[in-house]
Amino acid sequence: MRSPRLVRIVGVHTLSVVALAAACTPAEGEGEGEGEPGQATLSVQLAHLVDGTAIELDTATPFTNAFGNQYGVTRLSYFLSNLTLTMADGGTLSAAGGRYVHHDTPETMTVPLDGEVPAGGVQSLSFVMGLPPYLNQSGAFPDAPEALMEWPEMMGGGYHFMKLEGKFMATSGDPESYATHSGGLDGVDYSFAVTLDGSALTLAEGGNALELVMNIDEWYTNPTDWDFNDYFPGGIMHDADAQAILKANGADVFTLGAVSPL
Ligand SMILES: [Cu+2]
Repeated sequence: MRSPRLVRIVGVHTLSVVALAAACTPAEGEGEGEGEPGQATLSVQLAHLVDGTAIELDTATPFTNAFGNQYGVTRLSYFLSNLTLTMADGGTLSAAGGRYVHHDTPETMTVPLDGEVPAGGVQSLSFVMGLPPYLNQSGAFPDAPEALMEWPEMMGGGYHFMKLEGKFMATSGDPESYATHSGGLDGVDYSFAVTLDGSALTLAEGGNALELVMNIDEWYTNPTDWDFNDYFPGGIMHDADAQAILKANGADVFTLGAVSPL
């Protein structure tokens, strides 16, 4: 009857080796201090433009969309998910999960990416506009301001991907309100992935800021020129066609700006 005892001894021995190995392995991230020579870090800085001009939130209607509507912006807030910068050598910096951006809250306009990479050439920046289904779960963001983006349960729950609001000059000649609210609707996902070519960009040693521009005018054109009068006053949250148009028009809404020292 020696076999059971042998097995037990081997088992104990194996356990102790595993415990020893665990004790000798540094915790992840230890010894990787920031600012090592030759290493680069990155924050993504959002900019919100209409036809190349930085917006100011206002009830005036200084802009003209592709269809010809005069409009302005009073609110802009949205989610970007899984921001990832890929370097030419394959290294990555990323901010996992959904990040809330609000034009009126400057600290939300800068998203620091985790990690550091050797300074050098960039390949691309990628992210999801909105929240992909696995992140778009009711209750996932219990606190304000993110919680204020909740999407009605009767329309499928989750969160608005974007609230872009303002005034436009209606065909009646009077200013009316518009609310370009996007989100998943009745189980259909209208978030979309964006990958922007960054091959002209370089990250320098130390902290870097990369400008990511939302060109608001592009929400309303290419491929579909959007007439505000077709949708507002009123709402588009229940309108699957409008959500599909925003998703398609959104493909070229974002562009990369320059990299600057942070
Ligand atoms: Cu809404």
